Amino acid sequence: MTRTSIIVTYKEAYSEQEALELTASAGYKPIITFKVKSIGEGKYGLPTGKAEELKQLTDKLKPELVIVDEQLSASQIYHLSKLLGIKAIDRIRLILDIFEKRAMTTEAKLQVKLAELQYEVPRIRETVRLAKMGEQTGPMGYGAYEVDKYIRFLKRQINNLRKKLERERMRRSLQRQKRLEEDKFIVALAGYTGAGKTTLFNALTNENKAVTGKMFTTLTTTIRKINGMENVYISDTVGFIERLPHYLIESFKSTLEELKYSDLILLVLDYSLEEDLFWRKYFASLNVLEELEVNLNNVVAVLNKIDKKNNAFTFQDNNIKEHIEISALKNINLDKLKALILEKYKDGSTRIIDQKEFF
Ligand SMILES: Nc1nc2c(ncn2[C@@H]2O[C@H](COP(=O)(O)OP(=O)(O)OP(=O)(O)O)[C@@H](O)[C@H]2O)c(=O)[nH]1
Ligand SMILES: [Mg+2]
Repeated sequence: MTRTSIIVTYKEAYSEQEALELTASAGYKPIITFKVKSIGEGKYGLPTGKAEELKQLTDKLKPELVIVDEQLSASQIYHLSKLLGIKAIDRIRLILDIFEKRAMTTEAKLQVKLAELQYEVPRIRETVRLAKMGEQTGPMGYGAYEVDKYIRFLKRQINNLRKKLERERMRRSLQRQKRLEEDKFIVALAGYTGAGKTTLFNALTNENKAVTGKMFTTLTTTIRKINGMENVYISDTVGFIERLPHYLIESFKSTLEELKYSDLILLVLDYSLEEDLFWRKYFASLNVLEELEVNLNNVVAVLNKIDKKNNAFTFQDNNIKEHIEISALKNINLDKLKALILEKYKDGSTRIIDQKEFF
C-alpha cells in the first residue's frame, strides 16, 4: 500500500524535483510539497513559524508521513513527529528506504544494513531519552541498562557486517589483481543516479540490466566485456547523489572502490538537464570521485541524453579535460565513444599499473 506523504523541501525548483523523485522511488505518494528557505536548525529542524504552518497543513490533509529533505538529528525528528502527530523521516532515512527496496544481492543487502545501523545507532539513545521524558513510554520504554545492552548488540552487528564486507572487498581485490595479470583494460561508469549509466552499459555489452527511470535502480557492480572489443571490460555501479553522508559512501566502499582501480572512468552526466541542475549534479559527482581518491586525469565526461537536450549551455570545466556527447538510448556517438576507449587502451595514458596499497 502506498503511503501518502507531505514533502518538506527547499524553495529551488531542482530541490523540489529531486525530493519528489526520491519520494516516488521509495514508494511513497506525495500529496503536496511544503517549501522553506532553510532546513536543519532549531528544535524541529525548521523555523518555529514554519513548523506550525506545517502542523496546520498536516492536520488538514492528513498524510501518513512527513518527509524532510535534509539530514535531521534524532531530537529534531522526535520533536517534529510529536508536534505533527505523525511519523517524520529525514532525507537519509528516505534514501535508505530506497536502498532497502533495491538491494538484491547479498553484498548489497549487507551494505544497506550497515548503512542503516550506522544511521540508527547514534540516534537510539537520544530517541529513548526523549521518549522517557514524555508522558508515554510505549515501545521505547527501555531502562538505561537495556538501551546500553541493545546498543552494544547493534555495535557488534556493525562489526560483523564490516568483517563480512571486508571479505567481499578482498574478493573483489583478488579479481582485480587477476584482471591486471591478464592485462584486461577496465572502463568504469560513474555518475549521478539516473544519468544513464546502465542504459550505456547495456548498449555497449548487449546486456539487459534493469533501467527504470527511478532513482538508485542499480546498487551492485557488474563487469562485462564490451561488444566487439578484445580485452576491454566495462563496469556499472551504484549512482551518486548530493548530500550523501560519509558513512553511506563508506558502506558501499567495496562496490565503489572499483572506480579507483579502473583504467578509465566515464563520468556519465545527463546533459539534457537545466544548466543549474546539471552543474549541481556534476559537482556532487566530482565530490564523490574525490572522496574515493579517483585520479581525475583518468576521467572522461560523457554528456548523455543529447537526443533530448534543448538548452544551449556547453560543458567546460578544468577538473575534467575531455568530454564526449552521446545518447545511450538513441545510440548516438557510441562508435565515437568506443573509438575513444580504444585510443586510451592503446596509448595506456590512463592505465592503472598496480594496486599495491591494497596488499
Ligand atoms: N532520452 C534519453 N533518456 C535516457 C538516455 N540514457 C538513459 N536515459 C533514461 O534515463 C533514465 C535512467 O537511466 P539509467 O540507465 O537507469 O540510469 P543510471 O545512471 O543507471 O541510474 P542508477 O542506476 O539509478 O544510478 C531511464 O529512464 C533511461 O531510459 C538517453 O540517452 N536519452
Ligand atoms: Mg543504473
